[in-house]
Amino acid sequence: MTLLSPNYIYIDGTFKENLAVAFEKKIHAIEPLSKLKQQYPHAKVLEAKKNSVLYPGFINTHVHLEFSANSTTLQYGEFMPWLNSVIKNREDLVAKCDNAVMQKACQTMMNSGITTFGTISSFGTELEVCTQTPQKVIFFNELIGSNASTADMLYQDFLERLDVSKKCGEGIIPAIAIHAPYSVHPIVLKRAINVAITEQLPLSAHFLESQSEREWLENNSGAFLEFFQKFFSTSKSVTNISEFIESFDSIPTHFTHAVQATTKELEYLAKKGHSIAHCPRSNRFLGCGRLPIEKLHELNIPFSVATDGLSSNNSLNIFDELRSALMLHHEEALDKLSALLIKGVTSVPAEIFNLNSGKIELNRDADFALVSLPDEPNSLEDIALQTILHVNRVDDVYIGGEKIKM
Ligand code: MCF
Ligand code: FE
Repeated sequence: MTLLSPNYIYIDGTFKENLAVAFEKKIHAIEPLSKLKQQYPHAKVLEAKKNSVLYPGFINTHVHLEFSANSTTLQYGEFMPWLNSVIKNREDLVAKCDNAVMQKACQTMMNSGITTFGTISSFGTELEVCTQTPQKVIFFNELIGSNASTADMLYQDFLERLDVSKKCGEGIIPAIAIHAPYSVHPIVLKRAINVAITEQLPLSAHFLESQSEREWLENNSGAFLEFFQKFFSTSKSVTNISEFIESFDSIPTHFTHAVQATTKELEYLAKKGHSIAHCPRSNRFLGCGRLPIEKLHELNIPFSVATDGLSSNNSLNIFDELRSALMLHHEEALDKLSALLIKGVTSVPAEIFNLNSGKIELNRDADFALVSLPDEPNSLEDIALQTILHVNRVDDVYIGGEKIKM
């Protein structure tokens, strides 16, 4: 048994003082340290630094590890030039992205306290690294292919990758990612969704990320028209927005981005129990706009805060992401926004994916991110904001009760 005693503990959305946590693989007790010492006289006692805050390990629901070799190659600013640059450089980037590059990406996440991440896997090349990292991984095998003549072959390849990821054991949760409405043929889309339903696998999909995506799905026009004519010799989208959303009616899905969704579409997502992965920097860098999180709050749509991959970001540090979110949503009250953002990397993703982490409470996995503030916070209510503003790197990370060497 280990007793960990920080200055503050993040419990149920608030910060508590004068408490410590007793844990092995799971959390056994949360009480004042003196009481825990009596209860567990032989336990190892760890007193954390001054101004320390214990959070549940952070959960990053959406990253693309396979694109971790990108720094300056891809074109940022607008979605379509970005996508064209992905097509042009994908092979080189993926070839450059060896295990060492991906391990470094996992390490960056770990240094910022991320103990669980969801990676969108296009090729399966990051699976080995994911099995080796101490972090827990939701391994989203990506289905892509809008062309009817090749969709079947791509679907078979997807099934094979999914199968491999099912055999990895405990640290890897096999899952399915639908790339996007414009890039997945409705026939294979329905098959993949059925697999997710029957096998109860987590499901996610990029959705209404850019204005161009909307124009294409609604009117077969805009920047996607040229793209599809050039690469796929077609001028017509394989689906439309309502057909796509309705395909997910019977399985709560984690939709990534949804920046361009209308209020009506958001209401529909709410009604069907879906959730959203909010990637503020990715949206900014690809010129996609701002997700109106105030509307999500109103409609009770759960949202996680995620980094996306280095394909559309400049770091995988979750504190960088949270700081950017603070600036992007500039009309929100800072205290409420900070609280919401911290929930978006802890309890909310845990609930969305039914993970036994993301909260410091009895019987939860002992996954922790221990941070320290540079000075004493003015009030308990300020701690979420001050953490987001001042922390770049955690002091310690625990996963399943084990302290991770960093
Ligand atoms: O989330 C960002 C932007 N939206 C869509 N796709 C990707 C993102 N980062 C990487 N991708 C991948 C995606 O998984 O890029 C490819 C897909 O494999 C684009 S389609 C050729
Ligand atoms: Fe993405």
